[in-house]
Amino acid sequence: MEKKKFYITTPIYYPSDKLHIGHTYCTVATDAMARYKRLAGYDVMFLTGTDEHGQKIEDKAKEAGVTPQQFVDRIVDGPQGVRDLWKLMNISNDRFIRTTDDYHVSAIQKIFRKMHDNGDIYKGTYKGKYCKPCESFWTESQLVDGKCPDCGREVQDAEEEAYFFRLSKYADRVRDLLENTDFLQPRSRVNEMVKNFIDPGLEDLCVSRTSFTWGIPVDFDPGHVVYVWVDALFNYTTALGFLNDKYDDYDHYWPADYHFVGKEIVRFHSIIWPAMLMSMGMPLPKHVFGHGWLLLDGGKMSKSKGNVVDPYILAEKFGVDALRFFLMRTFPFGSDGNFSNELLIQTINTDLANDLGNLVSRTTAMAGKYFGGTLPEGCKTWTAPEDCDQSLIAMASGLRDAYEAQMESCAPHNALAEVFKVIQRANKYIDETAPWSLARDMEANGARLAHVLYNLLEATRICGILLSPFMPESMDKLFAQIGAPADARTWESAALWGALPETVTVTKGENLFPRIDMDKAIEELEAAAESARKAALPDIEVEPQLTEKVDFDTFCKSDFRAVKVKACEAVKKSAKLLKFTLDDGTGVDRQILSGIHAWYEPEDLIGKTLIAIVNLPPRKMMGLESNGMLISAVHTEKGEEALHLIMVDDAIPAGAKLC
Ligand code: ME8
Repeated sequence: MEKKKFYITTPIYYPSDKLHIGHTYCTVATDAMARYKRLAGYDVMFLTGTDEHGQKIEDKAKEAGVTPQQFVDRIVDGPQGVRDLWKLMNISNDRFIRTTDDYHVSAIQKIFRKMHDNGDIYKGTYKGKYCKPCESFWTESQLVDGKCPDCGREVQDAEEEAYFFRLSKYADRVRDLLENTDFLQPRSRVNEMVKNFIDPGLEDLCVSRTSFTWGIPVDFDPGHVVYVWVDALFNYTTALGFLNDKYDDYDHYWPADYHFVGKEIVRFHSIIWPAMLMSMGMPLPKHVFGHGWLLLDGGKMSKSKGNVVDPYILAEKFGVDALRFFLMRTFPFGSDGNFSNELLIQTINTDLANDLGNLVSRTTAMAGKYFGGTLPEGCKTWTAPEDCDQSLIAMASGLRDAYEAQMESCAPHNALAEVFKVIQRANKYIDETAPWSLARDMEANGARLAHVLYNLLEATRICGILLSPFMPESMDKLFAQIGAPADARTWESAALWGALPETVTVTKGENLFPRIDMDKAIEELEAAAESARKAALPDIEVEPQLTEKVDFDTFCKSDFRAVKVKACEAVKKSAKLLKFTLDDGTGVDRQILSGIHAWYEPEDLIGKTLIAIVNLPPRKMMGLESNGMLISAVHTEKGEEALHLIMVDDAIPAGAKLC
């Protein structure tokens, strides 16, 4: 029988900066869904990729002194780039599209031409507001307090000749799609879209730009590049081979079953995207799901706010599976959630180390201790099941259906909650049956003990199968420990109590999820974040030069002299100040105080020839008089202030004037 198809996508990411845990959240959710569908027997296509055009990228490349292509290549394919991150996070995408790929570029040109030829794209003049970071055009009425309604940042006036897409023509059909179908989920997002964008009236959308060049050229009108969102949205079809020869499964997989997207890009996916597909006469995706944001201290993570969390650091510290699990278990998928390291560690300790980890390690340890790792024949059945047996078996046998219902409604957090109810039930079962007491009289209770352990292994096996889309590697280890053969790891067997062979051999292996010492881990994370922050800082930074000119006569009024250090000591009660006694060539000692103790020890300076400005008015510091100032060179190095006293050739006599 032909398998049912399932096509799911993540948004394609802007490679304008390194990705953070918020991006990882979206991709892990899509991956868990794709893995679940594969497990359940579907023919899955899972697409992700990068959205590489637009002014933002062009500007960033200029800043970095490289071409836009070099810039995106580094972030996509370079070390710790987008591809590396997905590999690390064990993302099982079947395809990866880059919008700079040739096949995509030429397909977009054909698509643009087709909408132009059918009259849905026309030339006009664009007058309005543009939000550069969001690459979004807005009309005056859409602004919130004069700022971008998506990100709240300043917008710029923009006016240029441009092509427009007749979005207004599709307003009624899009409204109908939103209001009368389950196209957009969760339902609350429908109200947002209708109230904010459809009710006020859909205006035609500006879909080309002439003020920058980093985009797909409109092939019939040089000078225009295709608006980055038109280019980006069609990736979902070009990556399947739509209007190109690179792939040929468009007919097989399109329309998509799900586009998973963050809430701020729901507008593009639920209004503009269907309207353009209608214009092209193409089938519409079945669903768009708008998930919430991971917040940090109540605000969205973003590089520009400097509050991003690095998934590389977290994965290295806690393990990829624990991180994947945490993201899916903790935050209801349609809502925002506050990320914190404490919450992450607490979740790992409670769910993984305590509940799941203990269940596995206690069960395998007892099977080893009491039966040498292999349960005796006959352990599967028990003629007089006790209440606790029945309750555990009923819960575990019904788990797959409960889990499936939650996954089908895009509620992975609830699906995981169902699994953990069974894990907790199984742990309680250990307390209720007290295997260690049964083991005291093996002759009388050995068969009962074997049955109890078999039930525990079975419940663990079923939970393991359903957790595998979330923690694939760890669940393989779990299956190896409980000795589950391949046919007891399948979706079908997750609804089949008793699929584990009776005489299975259990091996107590490594602790799957070691407990984490919260205080120590937080301290280490903070140190790692700090060193990552420092590593990202420029090596050397110097203050920008002053543009204001100083006239020559004024400059000549500053009297710079060579001075020799006769004595130098730290000023009492001051962490910074050094007191210098200097020979300035006048025959009278000069005293200067300088706040440089962080960089120099007094004894190292004695005898050195330095430069001082000597005609500053006297100044008191810590009760001592300072007559002048020593000249140093300052800059920052990895964010730290650095200072070097200007020391000159000792052959220069004290008092020599600098000019
Ligand atoms: O929007 N929490 O790319 P992008 C949750 N190129 N999700 C977050 C997040 C956070 N803190 N921060 C970002 C784009 N995301 C377009 C997509 S699709 C045709 C083009 C999510 O790199 C965000 O909501 O800015 C979005 O879904 C995804 O990361 C990519 O964001």
